[in-house]
Amino acid sequence: MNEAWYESFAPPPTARPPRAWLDSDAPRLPLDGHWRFRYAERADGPLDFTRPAFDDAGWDRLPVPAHWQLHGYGAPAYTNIAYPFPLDAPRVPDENPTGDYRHTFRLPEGWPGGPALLRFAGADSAALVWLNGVELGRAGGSRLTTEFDVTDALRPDGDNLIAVRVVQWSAGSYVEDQDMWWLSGIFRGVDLLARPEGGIGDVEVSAGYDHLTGAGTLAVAADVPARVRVPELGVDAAAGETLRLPAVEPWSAESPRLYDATVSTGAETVTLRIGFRTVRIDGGVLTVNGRPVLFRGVNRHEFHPDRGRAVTEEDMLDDVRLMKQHNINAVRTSHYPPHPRFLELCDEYGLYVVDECDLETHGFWQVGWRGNPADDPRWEAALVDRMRRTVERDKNHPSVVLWSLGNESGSGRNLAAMARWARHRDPSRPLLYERDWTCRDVDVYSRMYLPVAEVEAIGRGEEAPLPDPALDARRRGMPFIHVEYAHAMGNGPGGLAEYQRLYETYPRLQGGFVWEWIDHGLRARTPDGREYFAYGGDFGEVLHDGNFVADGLLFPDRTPSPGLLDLKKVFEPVRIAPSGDGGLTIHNGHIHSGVSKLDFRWVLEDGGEAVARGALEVGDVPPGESVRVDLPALPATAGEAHLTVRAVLAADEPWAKAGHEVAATQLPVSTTPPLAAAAPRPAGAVPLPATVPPAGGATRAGVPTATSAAVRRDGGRVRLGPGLLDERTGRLVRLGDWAVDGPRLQVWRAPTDNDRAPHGEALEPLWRAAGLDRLTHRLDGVSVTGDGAVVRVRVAPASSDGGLLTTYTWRILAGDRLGLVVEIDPDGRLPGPLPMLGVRFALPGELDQVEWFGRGPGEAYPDTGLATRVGRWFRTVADLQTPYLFPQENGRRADVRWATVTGGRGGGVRVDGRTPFGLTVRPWTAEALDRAAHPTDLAPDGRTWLTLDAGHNGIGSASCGPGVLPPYLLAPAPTHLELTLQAL
Ligand code: IPT
Repeated sequence: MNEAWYESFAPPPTARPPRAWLDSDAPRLPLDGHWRFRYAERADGPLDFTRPAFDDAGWDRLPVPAHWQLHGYGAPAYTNIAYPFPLDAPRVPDENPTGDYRHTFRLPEGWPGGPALLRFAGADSAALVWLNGVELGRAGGSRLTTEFDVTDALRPDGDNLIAVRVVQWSAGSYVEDQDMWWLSGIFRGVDLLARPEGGIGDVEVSAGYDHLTGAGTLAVAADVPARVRVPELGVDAAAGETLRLPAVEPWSAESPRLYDATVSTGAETVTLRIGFRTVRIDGGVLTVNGRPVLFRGVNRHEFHPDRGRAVTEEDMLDDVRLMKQHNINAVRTSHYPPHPRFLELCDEYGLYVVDECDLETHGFWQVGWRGNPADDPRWEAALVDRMRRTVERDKNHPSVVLWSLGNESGSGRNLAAMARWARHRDPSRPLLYERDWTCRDVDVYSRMYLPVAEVEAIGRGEEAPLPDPALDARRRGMPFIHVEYAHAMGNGPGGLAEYQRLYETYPRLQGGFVWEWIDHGLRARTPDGREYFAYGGDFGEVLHDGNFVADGLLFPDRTPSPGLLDLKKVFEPVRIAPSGDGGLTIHNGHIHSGVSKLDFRWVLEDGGEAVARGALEVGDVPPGESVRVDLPALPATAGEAHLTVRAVLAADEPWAKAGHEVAATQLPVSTTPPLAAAAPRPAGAVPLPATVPPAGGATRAGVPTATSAAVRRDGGRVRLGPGLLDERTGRLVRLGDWAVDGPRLQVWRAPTDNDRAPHGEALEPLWRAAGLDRLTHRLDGVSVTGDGAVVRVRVAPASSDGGLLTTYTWRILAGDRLGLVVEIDPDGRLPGPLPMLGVRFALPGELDQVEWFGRGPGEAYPDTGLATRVGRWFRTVADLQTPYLFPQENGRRADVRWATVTGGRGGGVRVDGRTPFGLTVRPWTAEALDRAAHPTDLAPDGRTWLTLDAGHNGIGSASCGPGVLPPYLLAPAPTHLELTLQAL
């Protein structure tokens, strides 16, 4: 065997023992900047570059921190589970992209002599480091800190030369198979740290809170004699003492109270921010400060579309603020410890953290888990070392409430060893690891992507038993955390509300973490310079998992997706609902705080226009309790009216301005008292009448139907009042002055990621096999009636005897309007569910603006759009499109009462529904959307495609997990759509 330095099972042998990431007054010299850089395809190039005298004048420059693949060297590659190299640990391929780095620095004026450390916060995947030609050793564990003692190698005067060789593939790559881009290099900062004699090596803070007495317990231990001071609490004590503080304010995600503290020796002062909080599992329930906690969480990878995992402080702050703004209270650091600054921000802004070790061996699943590092004794030391470095670095953060051993690494004895180590080192935090369902090594039962019914069974304590009765009994006594659920890939996820209802119902269910926070799309450009976000395969990878890397609640540029808006609604910590007796119930779902930071405001809208507004006196509501308040006195309304009650921040918070909406509910008020909530109802679920109402009489707006003279056959065309029907196609070719083409039955939708379902039950192949993407239309006849026409069309795919009989019944109405009744009847066998059922019209492309009265402003499908409200909305056609990284069905507006599509020079088309309809307006067809691989493949085709639907199939979350729940399935059944069309 000819193993290289990076092909070792052992942890980095010369690294210093891990310790907390401390904020110290000892001098620190950040070495970040533009380093000299040389790229190679192999790792066995000469090492002469490590000598200070080496001439690197011909080398390039690369920023540190950064990934070299994002600066033109090699290429990013994406695989989810598969290893992009043969499984033969600890060996890696000869083709091993390698970066050699050189950086010269001088010690600043006043730098003290004496001990010093060189610290790498993250280098992917293994580095060999020299200072002034002296080999310091190997750094490994890409997302873990490595420190080297450089006391002897450092030159007090003159130039110091750091030389580093970083390899893309190392033994460590076998335990770093996280679902993300393979990106290499020194991607977190490098620092030189002066370590004064008599300074503080490590500090460990234990700060508990007794919720019964309000007292705090504080023990700050240091590795040297030191003084601990917490001025606000009058603490001035020796390190190592345990202090009981009669009254402290506790830390929680809701009220992240921190106390500034110092730990000092004569030589060094370390600054800490202490949060008092106690995490405990009590009677099978996970508590923070004595109260059951509910995680409204997300899984967060570190990501930026230009920087990859080399995120800046501003990127981290953006994440934290956006999370807080969207009612998220918890983060799982999937699947590695984040940059340490992120945890400081979580302490400060208030987010519970499940801190996960840098461990994943998922690709061993593909070989039946043979050789899984989680169970191979040769890996034990390395895995325990990873856990140790996670816990030691992050142990002082109040935000960290659970440790996770890692992700998707099967089961095995090394996980047990990691758990033993962590439990012994830090008994104050429970342990979690999802993949070993026996839970033998952990304290919390966690699973991923379970169907609603299974989560409910766990909530009731009725899950299927484990074969081992002792383990089963132990697990049955554990709290449950849904550590990944609701896969936010593309359009969706659907069905968020169903999970949340369970989490809020069963004490054992303590919430979960949506997968995942942000799409990992890398910013790229087409040859002609148009920007898009690249995913797997876009860099020529032989093996890749396509757009499965784009499954976040944020688009790569951190624009919230419709899914994040839905999640915010579902995560509302305050619920406003009709009380059943004409008033409102305000429920405070906070665990530790009241609602005094919120103002309650209402607005009354009549036909979508605000007609009255005011404030609602709610008073404070203790955590977990509800109050009833009277509705405000409302003025009379003429049309369809809605009352919207919003809870907004009364004053600025560090993460949002006063007026930021935290929760809201909309109630219809012109309909039937007592009030029924409108907002939580999934959009699109409005029942449509099963039969056609009798013709004639009054239309919805009360306009009597016109009589007939306006129906005329004329050379292959039928004049229908304002419309002109082509007898050859059965479609309208003019409406008023507008050239139109439609209606045409629309059943196909560009499959969503959830329809395609790479890790779930896929509908797309069934739909394609049934030919729903290639339906043919056959006109069966046009008959002219006294005041209109009836058009019959059979719509069916080749090589099938199933189809849809479609009848379009036209009537001329007063006021130059046309009534259209569409009846769709399944004829023979059709697959169920169908993608959608509706009709579409081509309109002139100059009609590029849409106004509607219905749900908005965002898109909504039967099981999404929870954040939408009924109102009058306006968008350009361009702005109606949601730019999912992989083009797919998007942009539908639900429960639309009427809509206009108009153009810049005035005029357009108006559609009214007898009952609410779904509205989609695009500058391209569903078929073009289906063909595109990136949004840049789509170009407006010169027409505006108006689709009016009677229903869509739900969205679900089958891209990784369960599909659409039964109430949201679109079964093939007689369907009816009744519209009025008018040229403006
Ligand atoms: C699960 C992984 O834990 C996570 O890293 C990510 O890959 C997610 O799914 C899907 O995006 S594993 C899944 C294949 C069950």
